[in-house]
Amino acid sequence: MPPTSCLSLKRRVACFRRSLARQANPGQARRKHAEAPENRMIMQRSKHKRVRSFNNPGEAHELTFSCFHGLQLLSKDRTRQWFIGAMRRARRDLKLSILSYVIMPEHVHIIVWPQEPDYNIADIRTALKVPVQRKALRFLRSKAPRFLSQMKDVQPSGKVHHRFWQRGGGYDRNVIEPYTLLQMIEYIHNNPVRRGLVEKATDWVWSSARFYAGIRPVPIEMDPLPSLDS
Ligand code: NI
Repeated sequence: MPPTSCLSLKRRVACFRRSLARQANPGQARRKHAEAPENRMIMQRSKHKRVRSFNNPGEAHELTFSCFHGLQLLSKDRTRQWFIGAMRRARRDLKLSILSYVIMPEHVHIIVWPQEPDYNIADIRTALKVPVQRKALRFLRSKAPRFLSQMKDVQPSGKVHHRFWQRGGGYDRNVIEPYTLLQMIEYIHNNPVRRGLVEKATDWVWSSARFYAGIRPVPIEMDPLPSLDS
């Protein structure tokens, strides 16, 4: 097999479907495939800890972060680069695989796959969000202080914060099956198409669509996908 990055996502999905169809019992093919330890990523309900027990383990998470009050704070390349930088540092410092992402004007989706047995998903969220917020607020304070009022969040205590991101953890979905993972990646890539921002997913620079299509350079390279082939 060629390396992941050379193989288009569509082909991987097709490949995966074919391998399912090849199974002796078509009715059970999907289930059997999913049950095979080498073909699945383990999922546990615990958000904090998991135990590695298979050759190809993992609990990937799809995280979604929205900008405060739906503001289009990610519509400038400058801000998008800050998020790319946060992904890079989170990947290195927290030993994450990053499998897919899209930066939309007012939200991001990212699929992370922690490579350490013990991890805290809250730390991952923090590592991705806080540096962007810090840079954005610093930038706005010096360059566009009037804009800051839109990001003002008054807490019940009366304390005033400026927020880049919507408060709270955001959406977090665990990925169980490789097939589901591929579908989620495609879905992520199609965000800008569904929105009408571009015609094809690969026309959007700020997602992993171009990486998987073999287009270079890209803002950030993705890590290898878990093994999908039987
Ligand atoms: Ni979306």
